Amino acid sequence: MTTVRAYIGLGANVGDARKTLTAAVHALAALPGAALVGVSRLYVTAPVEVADQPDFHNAVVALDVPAGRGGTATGASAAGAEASRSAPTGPIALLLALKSIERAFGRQDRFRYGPRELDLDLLLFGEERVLVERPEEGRSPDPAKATRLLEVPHPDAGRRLFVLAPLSDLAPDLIPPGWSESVEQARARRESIEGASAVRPIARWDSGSGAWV
Ligand code: PH2
Ligand code: MG
Ligand code: MG
Repeated sequence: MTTVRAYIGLGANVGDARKTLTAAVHALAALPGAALVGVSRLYVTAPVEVADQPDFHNAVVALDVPAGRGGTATGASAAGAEASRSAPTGPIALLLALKSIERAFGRQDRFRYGPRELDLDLLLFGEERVLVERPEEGRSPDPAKATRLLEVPHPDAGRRLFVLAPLSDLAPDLIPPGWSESVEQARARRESIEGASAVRPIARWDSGSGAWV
């Protein structure tokens, strides 16, 4: 099966964020057909967009996932064309899986950019650029967000140090599709704007124990 390397941003600032993010890494690793490739350091980060809320814990995970139709070498069969109307694959399937994990971890719906039990954002899906209407199940009930498109690479990834710092732990030299600089270059640029104290690494992932230590 053809696989694609996806990068997923994790964030939380309600409840025991470190415990939640640790369990979320295991939930991602357990997705059908997925293989956990890397886990960044764990960061405590100052809230952005809405400043009046608790600090976040943030991390990034690299996950190899099934490429989906269009990403396979064989192309679509008649059966594949039939399935494409019912079962999403590729980035849409991953998006729906992320939403389902968020719900399983008790994600409550609040205002945009507000506090959350668990946020899982699809940052990168291999070399693919995606701009599609979110499927119904992948939308927020909040009307202010409900019509948003799914855009990959994540449109805010390049201007958020809380994403760039952990992503740079895993893929410093990567130049995401549509970017004009590497992840590490973007991280250094944002660090000079936001200040080094905006993101603070507090632990490294230990694959033996399956936890940040
Ligand atoms: N997520 C937000 C809004 N602001 N700030 C930090 N530090 N970390 C986040 O994950 C975050 C945020 C909305 O997704
Ligand atoms: Mg987010
Ligand atoms: Mg999100």
